[in-house]
Amino acid sequence: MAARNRRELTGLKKIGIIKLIMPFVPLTLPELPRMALAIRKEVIRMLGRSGSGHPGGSLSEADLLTCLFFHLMRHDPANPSWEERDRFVLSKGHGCPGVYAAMALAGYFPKEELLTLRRLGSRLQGHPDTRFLPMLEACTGSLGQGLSISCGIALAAKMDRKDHRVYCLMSDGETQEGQTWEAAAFAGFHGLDRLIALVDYNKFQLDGKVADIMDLEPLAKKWESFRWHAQEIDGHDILKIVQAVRQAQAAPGKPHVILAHTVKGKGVSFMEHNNYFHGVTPTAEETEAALKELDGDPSLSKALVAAGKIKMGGK
Ligand SMILES: Cc1ncc(C[n+]2csc(CCOP(=O)(O)OP(=O)(O)O)c2C)c(N)n1
Ligand SMILES: [Mg+2]
Repeated sequence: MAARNRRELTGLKKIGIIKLIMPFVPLTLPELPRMALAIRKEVIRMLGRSGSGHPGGSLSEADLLTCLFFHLMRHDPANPSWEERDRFVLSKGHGCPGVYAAMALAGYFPKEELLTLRRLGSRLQGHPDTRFLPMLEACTGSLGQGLSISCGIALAAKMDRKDHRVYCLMSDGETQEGQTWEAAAFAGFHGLDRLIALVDYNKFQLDGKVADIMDLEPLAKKWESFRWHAQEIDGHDILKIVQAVRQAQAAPGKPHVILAHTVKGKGVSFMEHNNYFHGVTPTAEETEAALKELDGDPSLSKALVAAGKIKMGGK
């Protein structure tokens, strides 16, 4: 069923033979942009309905999530606790709408459930909670903790001589947390080379620009000095993301970080670089405009901007 959904979405026919040898059939590179778009649309629908949550960082991470969940990670939505699965930890827990969308589209749970985001009794809480959704690897939301959790998982795998990888999605403001650097030192010292951290470097945190509040640069050099292999890429370039992760997968001895330069609110013009939408959800009108724009028609978005109806935030 899940595979059928994905194929329908991307216009590809069922590939039964591949399904026999791989539990989860990855999408091909040309199919990925359409999936990223589908994730962004679900994010807008969910947040438009929920009335609370974080659109900006959920949109900036969408291409990274697409590449991980639909092309790079070894996992099986039909068997979420498969022992050999790669582990994914969302350190930037408030970005969970993006992850919930990716998981639903991959077949972990029905797409309709996405619209229950943040409702009382829903499995889809405002931050990832393994009590309700056991296919998540960790409860996150208190920023700065995910890399430490990922280190523990990666060290355990190494001790058990398992070959699965741990992918940790972090955010840039989060990187200011001291705990991040304790974890970085730990992973570097232990040479946790199956740990791949991705930083959604969208330049904004809650209150404004990261560079104004506490600049992170030179970020790649900092990671390298902690004995990490660091790469910097355009975090919206699907090919570059895939190549960077493949390079990380192939290089032994050190943990890997991919600094993915992104745009907060990516895909919806009035949300891009507009930190008002860090933690404010779109109104009904904005939701309609955003969905139209993602479908290729920016006219309503432009009209809202022209009418001065879009609030601005950040700097
Ligand atoms: C330890 C901690 N302090 C504060 C918060 C509240 N908070 C939620 S999101 C956020 C800003 C996050 O900015 P960034 O890390 O850059 O994430 P993104 O831009 O991807 O949304 C803050 C301060 C938190 N979740 N955890
Ligand atoms: Mg940020």
